[in-house]
This record gives sequence, C-alpha cells and structure tokens, in this order.
Amino acid sequence: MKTKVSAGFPLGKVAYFVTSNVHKFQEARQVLSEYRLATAKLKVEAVEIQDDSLENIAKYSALDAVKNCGLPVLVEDAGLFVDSLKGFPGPYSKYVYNTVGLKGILKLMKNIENRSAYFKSVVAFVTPEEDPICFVGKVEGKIFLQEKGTSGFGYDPIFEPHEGDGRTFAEMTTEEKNVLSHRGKALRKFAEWYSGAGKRRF
Ligand code: ITT
Repeated sequence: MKTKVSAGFPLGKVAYFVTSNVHKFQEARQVLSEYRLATAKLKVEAVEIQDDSLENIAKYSALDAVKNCGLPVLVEDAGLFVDSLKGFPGPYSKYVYNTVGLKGILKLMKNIENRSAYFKSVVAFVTPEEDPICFVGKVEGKIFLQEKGTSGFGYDPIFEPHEGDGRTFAEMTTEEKNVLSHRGKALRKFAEWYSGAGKRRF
C-alpha cells in the first residue's frame, strides 16, 4: 500500500515549532524539509525565563509549551556571544537587540581589535511523556565594523561567519545561512536523531 503524501511529506511527520519569530520558523522549515519533515509554527504560550543558560531557557519554555498544548514540541533559544564583551549579550540577546540594537553593539565594540564572536542555538524537544532533550549548534565568526546586508534578522547584518566567504549572514540566502548557522547545525542534529532512534519512540 502506498503512503499518502502531502506536499512532499508523508502524512503525520510534522515538527511543531513553538516560536514567535517568523524568520526562525522559515529557517527551520528549510532545514527540516531536507529530512522530509514538515514544520508547523505553533502559537502557544511558552514562558521565556531569564537565565544564564540557553539550555535552561529552551527546556523551561518547551515544558511550559507542552503543558499548554499536549503535543510534542520544538523550542529554540539562541544568542550572540561576543568574546571581548565577555560573552555579552549571550542569553540577553533579545533584550539588547530590542533596546540598544545593532548600533549599540557596534558602539560598544568601537576601537576593539578582537572582534571574535559566536552564535549558539539550543533546540529543545519535549513530548507530554518524556523529559526534554537538547541539541546544540554553534557558529564562530566576527563582528563586522558596520551593518552589511538586508536579509535574515536580528544580528545577521553585523555577523560574519569564519567558514563563509566574507559575507555577513544578512548577505546570504536562507539556504546559505542554514549551511553554516548555529540553528542549522542544532536542527540537523535533532532531525538526524528524530529520523533514527528518536523517531521510533514517538
Ligand atoms: P522565539 O519566539 O523563538 O523565542 P526570539 O526572536 O525571541 O524568538 P531568541 O530568544 O532565540 O528568539 O533570540 C534572541 C535574540 O537573538 C533574537 O531577538 C535575535 O535578535 C537574536 N538572534 C537569534 N538567532 C539569530 C540569528 O540566527 N541571526 C541573528 N540574530 C539572531
């Protein structure tokens, strides 16, 4: 008997991604589609605690989301860590972006030679029956001297990945960013686990 397929995906294989950020959702959808997983953006209450650890923030949100919707969910928390600022803004990336923004970070970095930084992403997967499991992705790069590019979101216009060709994330397509990015790496780890051992349990 043939499996029923909808838009290229076997029916029922859906990853429910709880996020308010449409850019994150689009990136996740593209990565997970490589694994024939469909992604649905789930609008459900998920408290985002303030903590020094992205893992704790993602896990707590995922547990809150699953409590509120009863479905297996993915929650992702990400941040930009600047070496010369001792890892700032890190877990406070959203607050800093919404307050001082890119200009504030560039101002803090004025005359600073060491411009190394990295993005980290933690994807937490949790079901109503099981404890959260986390997948981590990291991309090393540097903070460019000014904003460059108009694609992507957040800190993309000032972040140049080391493994790239001199462009910032904001000068790349979603596909190009996903090859190198923290989120792409964390989601691929999730998808490989989910398509293998993990999948059989859910
Ligand atoms: P959620 O609803 O999924 O939590 P969010 O926008 O609040 O979406 P995060 O808390 O994970 O996302 O991210 C914190 C901030 O870090 C976010 O506001 C962005 O400014 C920045 N950020 C995260 N991932 C990024 C990326 O891939 N490129 C550029 N900036 C990013």
